[in-house]
Amino acid sequence: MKAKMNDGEVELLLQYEEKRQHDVVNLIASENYVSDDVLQALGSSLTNKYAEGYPGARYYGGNIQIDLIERLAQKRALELFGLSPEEWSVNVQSLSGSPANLAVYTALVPLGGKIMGLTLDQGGHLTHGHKASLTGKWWQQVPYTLNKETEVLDHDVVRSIAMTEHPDVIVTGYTAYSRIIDWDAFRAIADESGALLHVDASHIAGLIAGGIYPSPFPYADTVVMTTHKTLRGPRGALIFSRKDQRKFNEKIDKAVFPGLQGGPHMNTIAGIAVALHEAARPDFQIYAAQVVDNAQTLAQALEQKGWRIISGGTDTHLFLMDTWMNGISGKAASDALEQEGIIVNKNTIPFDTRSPVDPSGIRIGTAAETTRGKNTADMIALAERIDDMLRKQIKQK
Ligand code: DSN
Repeated sequence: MKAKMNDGEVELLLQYEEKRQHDVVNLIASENYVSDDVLQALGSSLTNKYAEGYPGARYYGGNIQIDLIERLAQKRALELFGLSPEEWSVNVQSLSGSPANLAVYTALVPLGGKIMGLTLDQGGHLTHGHKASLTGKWWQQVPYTLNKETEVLDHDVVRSIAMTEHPDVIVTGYTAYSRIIDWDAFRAIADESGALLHVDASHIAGLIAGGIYPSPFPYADTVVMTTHKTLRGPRGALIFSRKDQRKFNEKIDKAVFPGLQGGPHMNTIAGIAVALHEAARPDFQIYAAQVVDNAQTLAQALEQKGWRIISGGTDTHLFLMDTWMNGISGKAASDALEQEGIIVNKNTIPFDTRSPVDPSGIRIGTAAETTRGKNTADMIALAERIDDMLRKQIKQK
């Protein structure tokens, strides 16, 4: 934070938070540190502007720059993922991942229809049809789970459920799943069962952009991604849809505005445009590869110290660690690590027998620390620290 604020109370809280972010080791898998350029766009005068509508069709005057910025964000989003504007459309106005998923269902799934999603406790998301979310109240979730032995997706099971239930949409792409998803297998199941294939690429967006994780675009009908996780932009979301006679793009645009939202947050959209530009640079590919290398190194080092890693490893920026097996719950582990300045989140593990408020594991991610320049040697040292702290906590019990 540079300029002095007149509001000293808020300024102090911002300073404390800035210091906290600086001082901790941040292993929250869904967080990252944006560039100064992204921060500048977020803190710009664009926050003053109302721009209900879309480029060229606004409900307010004074949107010349705003239209250019929104179009630029759209162009950069399509280019980053190698998509042609003739075949794909992108909506950049959604406020975050949950409203983005809600917009897709609102546009494409009849009320009361079936959303087939991985359950929350197995690594899915609330908005994949969980009953606590509107996506599980306005629509009916058809749940699927992982294979209990391998803790990875079992396409035979997914196929069998899809063929019995015939959901309107199958959702793949998760919040706590560390393995490569076989997009092709999901496409085949969707085709066979007559469902749309919706990919929630929120966590892996930056890995796809960086070329270290397979792209879902050749297979999906719609792809949603948040912009603030591995993609390293501001808090927002992109909704991509295939442009064809089904007119998904028009339906999704209408679902976002005026269906679910009013004026777009144009300062955020400018920040997203900046982040997309940054992600298109060659150094972002190096970053994405380092994120995965760091996650694999950290997971392996913890495993060697006797901690069980769910599914035996990771192909991404994140992994789940079973702490309960060594006698410490996910909450106790997360609290103990926080006291020593290491921030993780408690997380259920597949087929968890404990509650989500005090589950059996923790989720660990390396996107944020990799942005801060950490490498595999740092990960090995970090595994030592994590192991020491957790074992000390177990002994004290
Ligand atoms: N809260 C996000 C995460 O941490 O994965 C998902 O919404």
